Amino acid sequence: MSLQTDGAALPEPALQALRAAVGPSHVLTDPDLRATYEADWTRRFHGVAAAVVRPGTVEEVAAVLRACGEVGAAAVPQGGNTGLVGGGVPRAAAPRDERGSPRPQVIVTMLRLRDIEAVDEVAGEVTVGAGVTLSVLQTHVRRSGWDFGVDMGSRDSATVGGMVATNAGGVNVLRYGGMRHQPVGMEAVLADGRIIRRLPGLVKDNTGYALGSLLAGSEGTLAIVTRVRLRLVPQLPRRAVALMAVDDAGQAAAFAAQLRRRLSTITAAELFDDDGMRLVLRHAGGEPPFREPHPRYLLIECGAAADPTDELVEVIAGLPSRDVVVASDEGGRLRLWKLRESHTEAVNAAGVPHKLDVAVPIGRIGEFDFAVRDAIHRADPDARTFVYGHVGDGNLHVNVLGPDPDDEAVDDAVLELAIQMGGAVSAEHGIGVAKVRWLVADRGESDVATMRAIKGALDPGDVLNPGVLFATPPGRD
Ligand code: 2HG
Ligand code: ZN
Repeated sequence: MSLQTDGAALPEPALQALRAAVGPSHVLTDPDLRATYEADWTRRFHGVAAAVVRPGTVEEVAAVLRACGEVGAAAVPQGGNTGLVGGGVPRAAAPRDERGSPRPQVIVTMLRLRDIEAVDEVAGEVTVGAGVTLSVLQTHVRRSGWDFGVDMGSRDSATVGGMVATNAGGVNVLRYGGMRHQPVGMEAVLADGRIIRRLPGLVKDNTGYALGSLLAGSEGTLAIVTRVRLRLVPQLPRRAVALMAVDDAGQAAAFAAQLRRRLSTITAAELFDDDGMRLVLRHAGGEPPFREPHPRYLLIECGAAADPTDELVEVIAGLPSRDVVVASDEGGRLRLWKLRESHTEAVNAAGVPHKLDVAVPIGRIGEFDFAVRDAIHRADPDARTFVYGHVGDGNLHVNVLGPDPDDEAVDDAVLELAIQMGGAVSAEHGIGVAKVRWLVADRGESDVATMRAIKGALDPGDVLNPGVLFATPPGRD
């Protein structure tokens, strides 16, 4: 007997091999049990898996990949399933083998790899399993007086392994860099089941290729990350947040630049617009922070050992904003942060969004913010647009509601504009399946040929996440 999905079947011996690898109770084939793993959070990306497997150790991950490789199945690695570009769920159209037949897709969820070691107090490092969520990591390291340098709204679900694989960004990149900059060691399983491991936690380690760095941002196409040793940062117990009302995104970027230059304690510089804020208030409740609506808002956070409020107030007083509110108490700070962090949820509640996570040269943010609304309107006059993001990093999240999930006209308009203006089609969410068509336009032929050569060398059978990053397997152009 074999389990039939939408044309892609797993032969019984392969199912048996998977059950032998992880234990029968960790191979889910029932459609009801598979369902939450098969669709992404936005509902825009989904596909049918032949099975969901839940390995609990690195050796089990290796056995799963060997079993997939033997029958030509595609392994789709998944962390907290918070990705926004369709890279962590099965492909809607199953990948094809050389004869053109659909290949079975196996979701490999990493949620059981939850080991978390004691903080190395001397080094300021910690080693954790790929399935540990960001909020569990934060709670763990804060108990020792340390903190972790990456933070983001999906902290309760996003996992360390997924964050490394996608090179997650978040709200503190201007202070600590993105996820790529945090690991000091990594363990991962290659497509053929070999394990690569470099976990001694050496801050300086210049012996050969930095394989962990290669895996950061590889979106599950080169290996499955199973364990990571992470650098930690000092805890900043005193915080202050300012919300500035500004004329436009260009002014927000200019203010953010001045604040970054003059405030050594700055940790975040975030942007949103008035339509987005109203949507958030309707969805999550709460009062508008200002009496009057304003075109754009710039949220600034500072963190330090001593209260940074005075320093923040002094510097923002010298900037000609339309209005400003400042909060140092926890309740007030969280209320202001909620206005920014609840955007993703509020937009999702209003429809199936098109999410375009672009990078733009910081000096052109104002120009882009105007031009992108215009371009979207031309592509779809009925679309609703919300632009928010990490203005201090030149990263805007253009969210569009209205067009059908499969209609890519607005996606194309936004991504083309980003490239035209010297930006990138992805700043932090990755390429996934959503932006595959745009990879060459953004990176150019030689870069993409180099990436395909690396993929071909590490995963010649295209076992790992086929269809992500590249439309066709390595060697099949
Ligand atoms: C954020 O910055 C996340 O809030 C999600 O990257 C962005 O909702 C989005 O498009
Ligand atoms: Zn973001």
